[in-house]
Amino acid sequence: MTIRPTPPRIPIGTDAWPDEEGLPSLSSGTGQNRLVVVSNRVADLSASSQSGGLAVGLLDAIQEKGGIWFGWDGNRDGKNGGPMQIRDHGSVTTVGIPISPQDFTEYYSDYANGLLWPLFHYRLDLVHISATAFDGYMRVNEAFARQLLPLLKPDDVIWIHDYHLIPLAGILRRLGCRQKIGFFLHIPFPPPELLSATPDHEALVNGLLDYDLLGFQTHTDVNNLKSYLAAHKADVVVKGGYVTSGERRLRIGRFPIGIDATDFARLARTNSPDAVLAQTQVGSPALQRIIGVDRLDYSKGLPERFKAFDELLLAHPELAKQVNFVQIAPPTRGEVDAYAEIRAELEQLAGAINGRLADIDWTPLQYICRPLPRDVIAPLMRHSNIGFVTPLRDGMNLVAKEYVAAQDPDDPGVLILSQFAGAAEEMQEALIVNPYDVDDMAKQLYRGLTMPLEERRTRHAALLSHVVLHSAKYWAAAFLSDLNGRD
Ligand code: ADQ
Repeated sequence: MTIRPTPPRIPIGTDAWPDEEGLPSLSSGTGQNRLVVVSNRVADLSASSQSGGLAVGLLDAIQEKGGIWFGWDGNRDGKNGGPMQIRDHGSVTTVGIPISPQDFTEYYSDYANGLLWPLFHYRLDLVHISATAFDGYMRVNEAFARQLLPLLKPDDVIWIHDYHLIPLAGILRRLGCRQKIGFFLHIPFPPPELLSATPDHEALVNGLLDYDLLGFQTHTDVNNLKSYLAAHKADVVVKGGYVTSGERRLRIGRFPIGIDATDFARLARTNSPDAVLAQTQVGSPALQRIIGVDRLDYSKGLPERFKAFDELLLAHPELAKQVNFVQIAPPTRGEVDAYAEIRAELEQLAGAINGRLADIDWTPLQYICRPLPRDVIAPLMRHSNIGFVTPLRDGMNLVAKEYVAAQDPDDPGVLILSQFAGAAEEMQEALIVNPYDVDDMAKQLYRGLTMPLEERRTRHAALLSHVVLHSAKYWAAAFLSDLNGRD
């Protein structure tokens, strides 16, 4: 059995671990200060399944200290600056604000998802540049700031999330906000050569410099921002995790997001394999199963994944009727052209594979384009021999962590993970693949399907202990501790 040596654990945050033996004891460090979370969409706390990493980590932190979750209410036909929807949920208040149809198009579709998303995922070929989109982006950020400001108390700690809201701290500062403001980027931060392809790169980076703490998923992301500053900002000094820009001093750190592994493992055990298979109609228990779970997005490497599965069956005809691949990928962002294109490509590929190979008792590729509840996905992951997670580029990828948490430690499946997922920095005991190399992915699928039990257990044990320790709650506490810890 050959397993790559476990790399030294990479420190989280802006400093090395204070205690190499285990995790430092972190409190969210906000004292009695309220936490104000701002994200593009306000969380729906009445929904029963708030189990994603972001919601778990943040909710725990807000509930502990009390606070506000502020964001767009999700309606596209409101009026910019229109009435806010304020809802109390015990110690947490959610505040949803409307945006207009024009804002939806310019801010959300054209700028955030038409420019920033492809650019930050290294896809210059999909970037659309338009001045009206940037104006819309700034206008909605201004509206967020003006509606948030009256709700703030002097000692609040503000945590802003993701690429939709990069300029928000700068606008809040101009309006007089003096509170500590942190920012976490959930998606990758691109190298300077790519970032400079947008005419707005300076405005975006200047916006980042208005925060007190910048958190990223990986070292690569942190280093990309540092390289940009070295190349484009002669007046900015970067030393270790500190950045000095004029009068301002801020910190930059790596805070890889995690999941609530214990809860996901519990969900994974709830349904028997037979019940899950009956409910989802994904083949018989005798089949070996490969599973992929993604939002339908061009960053997730789905065509290459389908092709690798096809290659596997071509190279190993003996696997006919022995294995199937279940890919769950509900469409998102249908209003952006690139999403319609990837959807059509996948339908064509899936049709070609099944058209060539399917039989009355075997559908090799089950491509499910609707969302399934987490209490179905988790047991389905548990009863799948391979978790196939091969994004072309991903900030972190929580599905990789969920697959590991879902496994039976006595008889675990194998995680196949893209080298370009943020998760690969932490999860080297997976089978790490290049998601562009279809032939190699097919070989790794075969290796995973035939891997001896002892090797599966060894790899899984190392991955599981990491996923359990570096939880969603730990992620939130580490970020807030850093935001509050030092001036
Ligand atoms: P996403 O791009 O949405 O998130 P990911 O981290 O894989 O990607 O998934 C987030 C959550 O959505 C997971 O809990 C997952 O189970 C769920 N999910 C994904 N596909 C699903 C499906 N088909 N049906 C039901 N649930 C599904 C962004 C970044 C990531 C980063 C996260 C968190 O793009 O890189 O890991 O934010 O920071």
